[in-house]
Amino acid sequence: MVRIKKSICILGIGYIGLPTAAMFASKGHRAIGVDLNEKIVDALNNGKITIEEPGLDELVRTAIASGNLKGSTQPLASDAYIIAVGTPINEDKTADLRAVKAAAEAIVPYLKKGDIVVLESTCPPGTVTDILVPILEKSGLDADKDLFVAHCPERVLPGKILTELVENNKIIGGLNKASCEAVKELYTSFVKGGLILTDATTAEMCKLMENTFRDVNIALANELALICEKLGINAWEVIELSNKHPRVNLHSPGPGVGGHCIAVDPWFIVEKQPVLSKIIHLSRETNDGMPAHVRDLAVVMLNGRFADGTQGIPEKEILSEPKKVLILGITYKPNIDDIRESPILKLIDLLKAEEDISVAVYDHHADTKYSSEIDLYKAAEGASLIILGVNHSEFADVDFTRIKALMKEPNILDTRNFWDGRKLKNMGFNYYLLGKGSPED
Ligand code: SAJ
Repeated sequence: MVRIKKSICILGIGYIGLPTAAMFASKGHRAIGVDLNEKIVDALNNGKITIEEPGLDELVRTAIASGNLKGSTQPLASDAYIIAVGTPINEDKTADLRAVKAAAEAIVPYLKKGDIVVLESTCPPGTVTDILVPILEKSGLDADKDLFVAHCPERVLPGKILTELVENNKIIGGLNKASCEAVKELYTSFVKGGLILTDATTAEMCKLMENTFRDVNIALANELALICEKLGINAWEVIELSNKHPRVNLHSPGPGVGGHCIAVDPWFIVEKQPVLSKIIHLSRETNDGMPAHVRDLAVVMLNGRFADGTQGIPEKEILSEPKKVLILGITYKPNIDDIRESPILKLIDLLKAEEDISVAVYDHHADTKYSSEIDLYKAAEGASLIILGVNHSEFADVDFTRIKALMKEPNILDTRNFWDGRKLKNMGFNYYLLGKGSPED
């Protein structure tokens, strides 16, 4: 079947909008990537990207070269509009929908009968029906009869976006059956996964619950880590062995949850039903409390404890002399450059707030405005503690013999169960693993 090529206007060319636009362009559609940020638009028109994502630079370069993808600071009249702008969180943990509203307002002058409007941005339940539709209807059109409107939540994993855009199932939450069918036809251009039809509000809730499922499970793992530290048990071993049960899938503890999705989306449910969202709320608080726990572990280590088999953290430790801490990895997860909501940024602030602790940061993926050091070994000079914040693959090759000679005190705090603790202990490091009660063996 020959599919009719469409003109598609994608509003917001960030982590989701840009790959989506490039993907449509690669299938022969005419895609316009719209962003208010001129720098991003200029870069795009020069075939360049401003984010790190495997394969994206080549896809974008090819799409620009083909003439099917263009950047613009203004929407253009199109057959379909896809809103993929950010939905940050306000101070009071409610969704900041200003960008969604502005994008919807921006397309109103261009809307005509038969156009498709898709919201990909993650939103609280009810956003399409209560906020998007009334804005679109300022065009004089009836969203239900004249337009095809749907919420199609993005569900791709940063680091694997191009594969997951194609292979993941996609939920299409239409205003009505006709909207579902029209939007399904659009995404059939490149989605090989299932295209599952439902209503807009159910689709909104599905997206939020997927990330909430992760958040609650990570909170459970973090709680287990804290319990194991007190009981002298290795949480990582508990997880590995428990997961051999066919119906158990314990997640991993860590220094907290970052990224713009899992650390944010559960709040959009809490916003709607604060009294009923008990587990969801508590999980957010548990995960948000992890940077402070890592700070506490760091202070204890800097005071020379754990080296002698001491378990647990005393109420308050005060440093006897000024010490330098080096943090390796500050992005929210490994091998990407995204620092949004990274718990390591919070950890840095907490450590800096401690008297007599100086903090050095090394991350070859992150922007230099966050990573103060450009050479890992130089950064380790005079350090009394190295904290592994994020397990970028390159950190597997650290030359610990060299590091040990450079450090003032050989303390290592691994928040990811990434390094070989036994080997490091044999080398003379005082190695501590988050979630492992006994520092021995
Ligand atoms: N994390 C843990 N323990 C774990 C798993 C993750 O501490 O066991 C932490 C990571 O270190 C990271 C954070 O959680 O800081 C989130 O990382 P992630 O890789 O689990 O997820 P994201 O935020 O990169 O992407 C998620 C994905 N959602 C699900 O897997 C349900 C992705 O599919 C979504 O598209 C994306 O959110 C989004 O945009 O909403």
